[in-house]
Amino acid sequence: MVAVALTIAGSDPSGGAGLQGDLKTFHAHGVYGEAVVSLLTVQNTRGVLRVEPVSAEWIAAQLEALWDDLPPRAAKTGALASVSALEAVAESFRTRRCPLVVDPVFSASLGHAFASEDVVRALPTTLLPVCALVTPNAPEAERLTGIAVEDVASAERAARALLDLGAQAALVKGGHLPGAPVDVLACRDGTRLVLSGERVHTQHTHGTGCTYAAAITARLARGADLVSAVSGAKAWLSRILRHPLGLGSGRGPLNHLLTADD
Ligand code: PXL
Repeated sequence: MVAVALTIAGSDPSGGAGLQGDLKTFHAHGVYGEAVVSLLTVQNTRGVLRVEPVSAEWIAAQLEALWDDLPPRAAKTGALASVSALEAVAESFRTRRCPLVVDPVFSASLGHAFASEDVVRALPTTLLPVCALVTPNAPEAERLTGIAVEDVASAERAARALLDLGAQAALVKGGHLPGAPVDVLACRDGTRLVLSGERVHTQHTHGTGCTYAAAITARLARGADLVSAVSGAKAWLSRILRHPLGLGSGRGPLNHLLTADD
């Protein structure tokens, strides 16, 4: 049977980030995608103009409708705008065996905040204990742990702190740091992996974080183990960053049309 993956994310009408970018990523991996909408945005490649949260009750009801009909084999979260939304998702996953990848998106790539400070503070007590993997970039890892992430050593300290906060595994991404994008993966079983990548110089980076987490989720849905899901996702991400579509006058999308054939 075809693998099924679910995203719980905000809508980006420009199609590069959020649930639209996630669904395209699932499709590029040959995975059937489902999407629970957590918030609406008005945006294009130049910026986010408006955000309208979807209520926790609506998020919970959307999830409930899927579990006994088309249950996903892996899932991910993107932007969530309230503590009650975090609680609704955590509650829905607590008793399920479905691996959950938590991408702690607190703001859009172009700067608009999706989550207030109380949401940042609630993430460790709600979603981290139910997740298989959390995927912060350096600023997000710093907000969650208080550890300034500046290099591989501090990224590894932050990843270990996220395990202490309840995550089964943490991927601290170095794309926001100068130099080559080096990511650090730490797992509860003691696995430590430093994934080095190549810096792609492009303005078409809209949705990079969402797409990375979605590619990991798609690979988990196909049955990959965590380490190969993360390393395969990173390789595909570099490839689709290297061949942009050239769309939009601002920070354009990645090339989700390039299928992940590995
Ligand atoms: O990439 C973070 C992100 C997540 N979710 C939505 C977004 C963005 C970035 O713009 O628009 C809806």
